Amino acid sequence: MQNRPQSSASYLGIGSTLEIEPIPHGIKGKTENGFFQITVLNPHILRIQASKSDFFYPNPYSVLKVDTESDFQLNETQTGITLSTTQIKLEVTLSPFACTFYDKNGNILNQDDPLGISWIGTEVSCYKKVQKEEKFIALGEKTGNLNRVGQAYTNWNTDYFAYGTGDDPLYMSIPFYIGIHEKGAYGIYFDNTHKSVFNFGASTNRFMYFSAEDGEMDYYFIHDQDIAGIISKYSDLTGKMQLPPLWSLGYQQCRYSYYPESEVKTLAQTFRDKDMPADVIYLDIHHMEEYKVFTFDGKKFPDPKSLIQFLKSKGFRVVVIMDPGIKVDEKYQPYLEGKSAGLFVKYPDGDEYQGQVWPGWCAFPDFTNPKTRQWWAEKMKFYTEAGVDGFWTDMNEPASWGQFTPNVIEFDFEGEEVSHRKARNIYGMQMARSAQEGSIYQNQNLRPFVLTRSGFAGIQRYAAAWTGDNVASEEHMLAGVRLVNSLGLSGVPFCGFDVGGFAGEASKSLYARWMSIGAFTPLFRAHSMINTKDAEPWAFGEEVEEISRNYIKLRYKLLPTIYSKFFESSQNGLPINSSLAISYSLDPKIYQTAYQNQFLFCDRFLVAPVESTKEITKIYLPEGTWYSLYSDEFFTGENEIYIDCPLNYLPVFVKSGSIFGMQSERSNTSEIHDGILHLHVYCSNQAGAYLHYEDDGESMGYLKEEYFMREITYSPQQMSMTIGPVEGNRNSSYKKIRVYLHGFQTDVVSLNGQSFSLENENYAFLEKLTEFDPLPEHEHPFYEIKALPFLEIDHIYEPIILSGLF
Ligand code: NBV
Repeated sequence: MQNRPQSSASYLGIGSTLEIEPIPHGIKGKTENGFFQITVLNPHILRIQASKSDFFYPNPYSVLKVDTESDFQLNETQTGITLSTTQIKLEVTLSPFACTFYDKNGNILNQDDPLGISWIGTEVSCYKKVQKEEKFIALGEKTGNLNRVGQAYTNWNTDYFAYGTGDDPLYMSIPFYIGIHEKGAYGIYFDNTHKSVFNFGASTNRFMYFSAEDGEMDYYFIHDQDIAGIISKYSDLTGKMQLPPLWSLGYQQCRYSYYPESEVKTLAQTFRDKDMPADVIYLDIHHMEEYKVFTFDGKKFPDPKSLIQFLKSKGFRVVVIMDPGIKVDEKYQPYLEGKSAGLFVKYPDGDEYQGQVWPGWCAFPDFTNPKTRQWWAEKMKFYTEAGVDGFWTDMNEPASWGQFTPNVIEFDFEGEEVSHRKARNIYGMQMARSAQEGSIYQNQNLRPFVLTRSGFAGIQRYAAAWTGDNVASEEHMLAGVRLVNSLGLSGVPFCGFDVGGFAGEASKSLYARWMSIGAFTPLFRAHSMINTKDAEPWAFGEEVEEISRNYIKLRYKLLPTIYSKFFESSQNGLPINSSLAISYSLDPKIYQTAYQNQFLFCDRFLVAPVESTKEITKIYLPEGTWYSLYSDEFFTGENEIYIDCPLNYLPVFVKSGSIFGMQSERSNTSEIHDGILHLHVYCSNQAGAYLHYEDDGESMGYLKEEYFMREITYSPQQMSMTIGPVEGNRNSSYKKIRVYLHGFQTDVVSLNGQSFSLENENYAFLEKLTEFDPLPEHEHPFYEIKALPFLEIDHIYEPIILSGLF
């Protein structure tokens, strides 16, 4: 029989190693069917690359330039070679080439299946053994359960209107997952922008695998002692969220679309008249003339500058939508400019690619070309001159009618020149990057706010994310919580969902419940679809209005803690909404469907999202002790409990040992508070800490130490609190601290070494934080923190105030 070439339709393993040699930061070699390279980035991160050729493409987008480490050991074994850092030992068997990763104590963390790294045609895969009881979490914006075992997912950024709660793929791809088992945990980031698949045991009981349609095997293996460490290391690799402006943490109101300008003004005024705090109003696509980006519709918005000025005077910022499609119109300046400078996506023969979106036939700026990003950034002057503060990049998958972009079109890809197959997944992130660069370029000293629908690993560096066109249903509300938790596990702390549901119409109760959950979500934005009923917080009747107001107000009161947490997150990459899998990863209960939606907000508040139809719910409190936020009722962890959850009570529990700061009510973030920082301390036999952070909320000054930061700690042994030294060059905006002690059974506490008797009636008394009782028909006031005993220390701390500590 005639020799025939290996069919590209069949399996081709990487094969046995033929050559191997040390390189400055690792090893490289040649196998029967490919080439490999292993690099030590630092003791916690190893990079594994394999290719059919001995050239490795750079992958210029997600991974930041990271230092490589020379401090590792290479040893020969009978079957191969080991490469050890202080944290990881990698054993490479040579025949065939395969990797086993151990922790420093010799426990297997992760191991290749014998099918290992391999190809089927251009498709490249890595098959891994599944460890005993192994759980898989993260993978970014993916529906389904917290534990992804038994599921498979595709990464291919997709515009998916009204997606189902189990549908895949959605708008954003983050090929990063975390494996957790008895012996330890690890993270794997697969740096390949092609359409990829992660299969955690769907239709197979042999292995899990990740594969991509094309490109190389290029993954980073990350190990640390706990899940938080792994996420943080992943964020060292792909970058951190920049500290956003404070106003973007306030309540945001959106609709497709608010117009004309009189409606926008009325909307803003209604928020103020109704005493409903809010910071942001969005202008969706109807603000444009014929949906052309960088235009305002002259009839609907005759004077955008004065409108925005008016809104600012009421404490509102404006965020405008930007869609990538540029209308093909020979009289439209942006089209002419982009065309003549060659900034649009093209067919291989140089013809401009056109697809249909809102404005009709459109050309698409090639955001993978640095020149296009710069051009777009310059064009954004149009908005910043009018006073726009934030930018919303929508439809950037990129979306087009027909939902089937031809693969043949070409993108610059930082000079590499690649097809749609390689560029699609990164396109949205590069548009968000351009929007962020534009905002900074136009407003040098102001922090940008960009909200994006599409993205890829590393998107957190450029934008906040929202989970697209959800639906007004109970299950969508809970699915959104899981999406946000999963994004948080995948390095994207600043994210949210359309509160109230984008498509369809929420019932009164659904809207109220969604609002309360939204108050505990990093991005707190309500949004709804064209041709649906009004969906502002007052549009559902008095009861819902009252509940919405209460939770929005609670959000604003908690801003000192939320903002401090955002600062921490910008430093360590950890989420704002943390799935319980971060701190309680080995507790099997937290993965159960009944409890998998629960999360810790700002590390302290265990939020148990529950359908609005439920009056009572089952909650699992993990290890530790917990206090009800509303009543101070005390619960012992590792327990399932039943809790009443009428519409005005979203179950929230405070972790014992927590400390957090609150402030007086504010109608928006630029309104001055009353100067008192309310510090709440929850008794525990464990020490607790709160890193309190303040700055001007909007400038880049914080990068030059123009901030105020102090750590406040609590030590159970001596019943003492310490307000630590100030860091940074700014004064605090608070003049007094009021401390509330929760659950303490003591008469004496000490603060910075000074003892206070709580019996002294000068400063020990009970107080309600809020006076109002919005729903008198309910037994309990909505929001009452029984601080028992309550310590009022204003006057005691006058000397400290004078010495400028706070
Ligand atoms: O710009 C209109 C909408 C927007 O409101 C929504 O948030 C996006 O996800 N946009 C999608 C375009 C089409 C929606 C059917």
